[in-house]
Order: sequence, then C-alpha cells, then structure tokens
Amino acid sequence: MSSSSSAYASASTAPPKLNRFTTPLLPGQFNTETYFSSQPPPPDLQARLQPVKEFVERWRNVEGKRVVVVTKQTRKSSTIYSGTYHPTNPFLLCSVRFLDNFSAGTRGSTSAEYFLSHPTTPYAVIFMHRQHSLRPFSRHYSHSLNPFLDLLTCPPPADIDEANEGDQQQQQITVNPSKTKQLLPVLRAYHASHHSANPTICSLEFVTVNDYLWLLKELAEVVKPLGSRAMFYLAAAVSDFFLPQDRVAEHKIQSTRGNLTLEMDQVPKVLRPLVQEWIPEAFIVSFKLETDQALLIPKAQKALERYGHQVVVGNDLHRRKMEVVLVELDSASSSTADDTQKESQTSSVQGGGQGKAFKQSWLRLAELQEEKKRQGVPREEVEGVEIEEMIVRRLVERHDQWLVSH
Ligand code: 9Z3
Repeated sequence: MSSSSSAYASASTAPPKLNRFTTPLLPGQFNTETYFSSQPPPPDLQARLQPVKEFVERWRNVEGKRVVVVTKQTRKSSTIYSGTYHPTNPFLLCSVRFLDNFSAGTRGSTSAEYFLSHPTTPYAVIFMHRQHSLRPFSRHYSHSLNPFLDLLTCPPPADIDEANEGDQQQQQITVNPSKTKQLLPVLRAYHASHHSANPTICSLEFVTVNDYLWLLKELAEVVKPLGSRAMFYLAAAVSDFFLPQDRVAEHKIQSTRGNLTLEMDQVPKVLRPLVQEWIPEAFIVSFKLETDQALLIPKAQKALERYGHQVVVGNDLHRRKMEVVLVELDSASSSTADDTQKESQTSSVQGGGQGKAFKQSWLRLAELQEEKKRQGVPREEVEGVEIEEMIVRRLVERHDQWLVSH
C-alpha cells in the first residue's frame, strides 16, 4: 500500500485519484473537520443531490408535509482495501477486496414503507441506501426468499415460438393468480410512491462509507429549509472503521505476499455535527446495535447525552425483529400519556457532572400482533406484521410533539 503527499482542499468535479491525500494530523483519530478536509467527496456528489433538491423543494411548498431521511446499510462501506478505477470510467471505483457487514437493509426499507403509508401523517421519504441493498416494496420479492419470476405465469414453449415468428409484443406474461392478492397492494403502493405525478420517495445511492458521510453532510443542507418538519431516521449500520483514501491499494493485493494485516482508522462520529451544527432543528433518531442486551440502554443514554438528539432506538442483533427499546431524555416536552404505561420506565444517569433523566419504552412485536387480533385482522395478516410499524408509529407521535415545541 502506498501513501500520498498532497492535501485535499475542496469539493472538485475532477475525478478522484487514489493516493493523493495527506495523512491527517493525528493518524487514526479523524474528527469531522480533518475527515472532510482529507477524504475526497464522491466526484458526482452535486449531480446526485440535484433530484433530492427538487424533491425537497416540491414538498417544502406543501404546507405541513413532513419529510424523513431514511438511511440504511453501509455494507461494503469504508472498507474497500484494494481497488482501482474502471478502465473506461474514471469515476467508478472497482473494489476487488472489501469488508462487509451482515445487514441487508431490511429495517430501512421496511420503515420507509410505513412512513409513506402512515395513516394520518404520510411522509415523503428520502431513501439513502447502499447500492444493491433492499428497497421499499421490491424487498417483498427478494431473489432468494420470494423470487420475482415465481410470480409470473409462463406461456407454453410452443406459444412462445409462434409469437417469436409473429409479433412478440402480442405475448402476454401474466401474474400467477395465486399471487395477485399479495402482489396488488404492494404494486399499487410502489407505483403511487415512485411513479405518480408527485412521487413521495426519492432515492439516493451510495457505495462506500465515504460516499455516505459526504452525502449525509450535503443532504443536511438540502433538507435544512424544511426545518423541524424534517426527520432523520439513521438506521444504516455505519462502519466504525475505514481505510483512508491514501492507504487504499490501487491494485489487487496479491495473495503471494502472505498474510494480510490491515490497520484501519476510526470513522468520525458525524452524529454530533449533524445534530449540533448541520441541522439542529430536525428531529433526529439514531439506532444503537448491540449483541449484549445489557449494554443497550446505557449506551443509548450515553449517545443521547453526547450528541443531544431526540431518540435512540436500541436493538439487540438477534432480537431486532421482535423487540426494540426507544430511549429518550425525560423532559416535560417529550412525555406523553403512554409513557406512564408499564413498558415505560425512567432512569437517571450521571453525565458531564449533571444528572439526566431518561425514559425508555420497549416496543414488542407480540403486542402489535395482539392489538391486530383484537381488531379482527385476519390471522395470515397478523402473522405478517412487522415491528417497524410500531417504531414508525411511535416516532411520528414524537415528531408531532417536536413540531409543537419548535
Ligand atoms: C441498526 O441498529 C439497524 O436496526 C440494523 C438493522 C442495522 C440492526 P437489518 O436492516 O438491520 O434488519 O438487517 N442500525 C444502526 C447500527 C449502528 O451502526 N449504530 C451505531 C452504533 O451502534 C450508532 S450510529 O454504534
């Protein structure tokens, strides 16, 4: 791996080159400032943001319309450690070797659907997702779990041959009748949100954690005119470590060189500038993922203390589809009647020399299923309910309060 000597100065439209950025002042200790002044923005950053600007502008002019930025999935993130540029497209980084994480992006794509279809307050959604990860609506037909081709009927081969000789467009591929009931509502919602005269979703794609950080920063500025009508729902599993551009090998690392030792630097915590500088008026929700459930609440409280945002959704890796905990500061402005229910508890921690009270409420899928049963929802639908419905519902209530207090 090689190193560089020149510093990155400002966003440029020139294609980025590997190995041209200085090492930060404190190696491995990037803060937001040193990160953005040393790591290159994606070359097409502004072009990618243009449709989002138009989307925000359109919804800003609709009174009371809320917009949520849903981030999900930085798989393959930062951790491209060997790669080169595409031979004919200098903007395209072709990674040969990279590190990945577990998430397919289910949380983000599922939540986006519930934001779009919220019964009283449907949101417009800016969906910031990693390339090739799950998307709202099409997620129901992932190639491995519910293959798309299985939805279709296949005309007999003889008919296909005949049609090939005549007009191919006369051939009709139809949906398997047994799948129609399941497909139709999804298809309708997909068309309404993506292909209507006023689409309610706008997607923004990224590949690396560097793309993600730059896009988030610029997005905050784009969304800023919406003020407190904006929510950030940061469900992306953001890599904690990355390899600075100047240490990414330009060519494939050869296995003949023996064992590979990688030393990665820490990704700066951009939640702090997001909340405190870039867009303090927005309602900001982050996620905390742990594998030791005992750490969830203390670490969520610590994040709230440190960054000062509104809600942390804590989830245990293995139980994340069954239960989550919402942790918030326990202030008069954020307490509601439901917080007095048994699921909600208040606790205090010491931080920065001041005792702060927090409240936490557990949301459990089993409770949502019970609620649906009581409402007489058919059994097969009860079995298909998703915890994101509860999360979104609760966060919309919190956003209501945020808007009243701001
Ligand atoms: C989450 O905790 C998400 O809920 C999951 C969703 C990534 C677990 P899937 O889409 O997974 O169902 O496969 N996201 C945030 C994870 C994260 O990286 N949080 C940081 C941390 O825990 C704080 S920003 O330190």
